[in-house]
Amino acid sequence: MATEHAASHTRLPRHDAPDDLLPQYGCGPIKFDGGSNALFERHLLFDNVLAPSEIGNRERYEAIARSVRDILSQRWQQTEETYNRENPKRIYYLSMEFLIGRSLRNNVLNLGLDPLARRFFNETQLDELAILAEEPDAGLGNGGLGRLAACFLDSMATMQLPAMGYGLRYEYGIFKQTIVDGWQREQPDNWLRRPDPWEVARPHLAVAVELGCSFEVRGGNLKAIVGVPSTLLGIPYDRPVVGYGGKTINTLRLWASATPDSFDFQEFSAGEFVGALAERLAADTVTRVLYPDDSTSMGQGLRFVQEYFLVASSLADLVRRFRANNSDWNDLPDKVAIQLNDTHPSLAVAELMRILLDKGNLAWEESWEITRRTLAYTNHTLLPEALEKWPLRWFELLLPRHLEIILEIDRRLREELLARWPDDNDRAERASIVERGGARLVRMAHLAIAGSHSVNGVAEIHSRLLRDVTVRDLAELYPDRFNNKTNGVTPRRWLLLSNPDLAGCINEAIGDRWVTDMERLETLRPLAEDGGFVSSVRQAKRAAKLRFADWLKSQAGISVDPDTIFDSQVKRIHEYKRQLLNGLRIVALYRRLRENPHLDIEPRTFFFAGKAAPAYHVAKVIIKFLNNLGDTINGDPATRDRLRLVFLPDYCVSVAERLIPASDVSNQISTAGYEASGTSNMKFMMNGALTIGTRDGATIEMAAAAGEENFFLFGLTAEQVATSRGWYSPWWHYENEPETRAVLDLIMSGHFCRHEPMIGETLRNILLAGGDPYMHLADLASYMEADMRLQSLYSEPDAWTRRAILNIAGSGKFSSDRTIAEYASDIWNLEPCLVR
Ligand code: 26Q
Repeated sequence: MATEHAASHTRLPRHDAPDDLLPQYGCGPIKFDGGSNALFERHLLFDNVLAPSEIGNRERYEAIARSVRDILSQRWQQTEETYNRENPKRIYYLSMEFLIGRSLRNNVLNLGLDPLARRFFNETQLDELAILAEEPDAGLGNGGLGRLAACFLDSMATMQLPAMGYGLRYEYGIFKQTIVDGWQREQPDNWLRRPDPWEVARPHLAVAVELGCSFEVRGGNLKAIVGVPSTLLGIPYDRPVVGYGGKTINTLRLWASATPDSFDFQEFSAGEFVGALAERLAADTVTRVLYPDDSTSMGQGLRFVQEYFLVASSLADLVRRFRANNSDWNDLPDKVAIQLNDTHPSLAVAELMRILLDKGNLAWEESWEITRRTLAYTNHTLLPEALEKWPLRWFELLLPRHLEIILEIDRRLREELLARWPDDNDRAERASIVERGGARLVRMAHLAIAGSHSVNGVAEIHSRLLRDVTVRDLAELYPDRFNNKTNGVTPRRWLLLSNPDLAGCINEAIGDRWVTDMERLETLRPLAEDGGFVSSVRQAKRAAKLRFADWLKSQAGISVDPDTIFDSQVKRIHEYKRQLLNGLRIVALYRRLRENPHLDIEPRTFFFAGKAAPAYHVAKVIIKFLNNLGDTINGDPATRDRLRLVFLPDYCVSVAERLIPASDVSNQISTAGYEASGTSNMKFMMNGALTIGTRDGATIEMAAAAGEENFFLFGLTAEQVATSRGWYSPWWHYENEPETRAVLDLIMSGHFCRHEPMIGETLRNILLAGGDPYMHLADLASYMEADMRLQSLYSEPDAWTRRAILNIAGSGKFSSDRTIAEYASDIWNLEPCLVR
């Protein structure tokens, strides 16, 4: 059943570009037939002032991207004009991270320009893949939290919501990872070395950010110059966020820091020109680099200034916009919703209070009411070491007025706690904002909870643990604020764009409306019994595997066999995510094969990818171990035809877009209770991989949606993890489970790390001597058992594909459109605003 739109040969849904996307330009009408593509030719010739012989694919990429930007620019501007005219309530999404990836193909797709692009490449005979590969990934994020922000922007624009993202324009994104001798090495990601065709600098909209002192930056640490207040300039750089269908084009506004031009060198340094220049350098340093997600960088002063810089620039900007269209501060919560992506922008509580008190001259109670009704906070982690706390001393130096405000918020909160639970000083101490005892710290999560009307976690189990365990005292004080918003991912990038084969086969079966209404995938459920559909889904998976294998061969020179099971675990390397548990499983299978060469097991290729925070030593040893393990089993004649392990370097959005569609198996094996949600789990599911995993994060809800019988669940539950903490000992498993013992003995014998005893020693410490805090050994036997079930299902191709279809059919809930619809109705009270 093909739809009327499924005409083009890739069978992608084809919506026509809105008429006014094809505007008239000052130079006369532009023809959009690929043959005389005037826009492209003009950019190619004039933007870089090069002779035709000097033009390469990078210049071609820039010219195409600039042409696409030309095409969308009027619609983009009309979107903002409409919002200004209609003055709807707007949502501002504040995030230190937006993990965007590449934009060209995504923008072309969302604008409905796919047919045009196809014609263009046909006629010009240019190398499409090589040109697309010239675009660097915009890696302005660490992982899940940053990618979630990018998916949310896509959904908000697609749903025609008046939304804007605010973030930082890091000159260096997440580091590039190389693997040298099995070890991770970090290289700077200078993604802006060449001009970025998507961004529009708006220096005339610069804002000033005032700090209580001046500072120099030494190795990420701040050296305060006390008593000399300073000013930073925030320069906005706007990027278009194209909604699917091209109707709404929202803005992602990224701030770059600079020193004000009006800076008074004389007064500051009394003729000290060099000293004044040093100050200028410090200001320019603020948005230089994205901090990697790890607990060692938690205490760095530059990060603190970055967070305030984001908050102050964004609030100044949105308040200016609000004031231009409204006269009464009390209308702010009816016109503005601000969502805080984790505590990273939670200084917004104090900043908004400061604006209302000092600029609006409002009373405390009124200001507090407006602040709370405007702000909402999303929590993404329960790990205590990841909860932000900043030294009070830094507030004294850099943000003295904010400190006054925070101390008053803290005083009132303590008063409220003691009024509600008289004499319970312990509770007041636990729940307060300022942590006393030793150096005083400001608990940013408590500040965010106190100053928001909504506090949400990102999956059911996570929201429950947040409320009942992590911040229980505050949840008892403000029960109505706490809610859940299970994460989602955009089906445009993660299915339609990255998996054309599967998308085409779904379109043929049920039409293309699932692209903006993922619940429609439910209608695939009966087709799990349709032989024709089952075989076309299997073919689509095979095509994706072949495409990935070709790419891997050409990129890295690595050959993989598409007839093996592609079994993947891709995510940041962290102990709680338990890449090591996966490693133990592989060692166990390797041992079984060596013991019994005739063992009937499904040939398999294991894929790992992910970065370790540069200062996270244990995570780096895990990467080293996995690489060594790969070297051993890939080189062992007894196993190399049936087990292979590939560690893909430099995991990023673009690698995910290729690997996920090609995977048969998705590993989601965190210690239950630790993964807030996970989002790659959802991408695998909608691409027809089967999940082997623990009952953690959103995986629990995914299994419920697909039917638990279509999942390979194993391991302790979060409750079991919590209650066995006190008495758990990995030694019990070592002593009582022969395979567990044999696996560990083999690792500790140095079999995989012959001349590197330190590796085995570290693993022994993690898994045995150190008490195995993430309980790898507790779950190994049950992981192996689930793995056996998985293998036996794979040996029946039709049964396997049927389950894959039931997974795809159940994945509709995990569209970020559903998540955003819930935020809009439950938290933001926000309606769409149609552009003309
Ligand atoms: C904090 C302070 C200083 C330096 C860095 C940081 C920092 C940066 C990034 C702390 C945490 C992060 C990122 C966290 C993250 O990605 N969390 C993931 O969020 C996803 C989206 O909700 C969830 O699906 C994952 O479960 C969660 O781990």
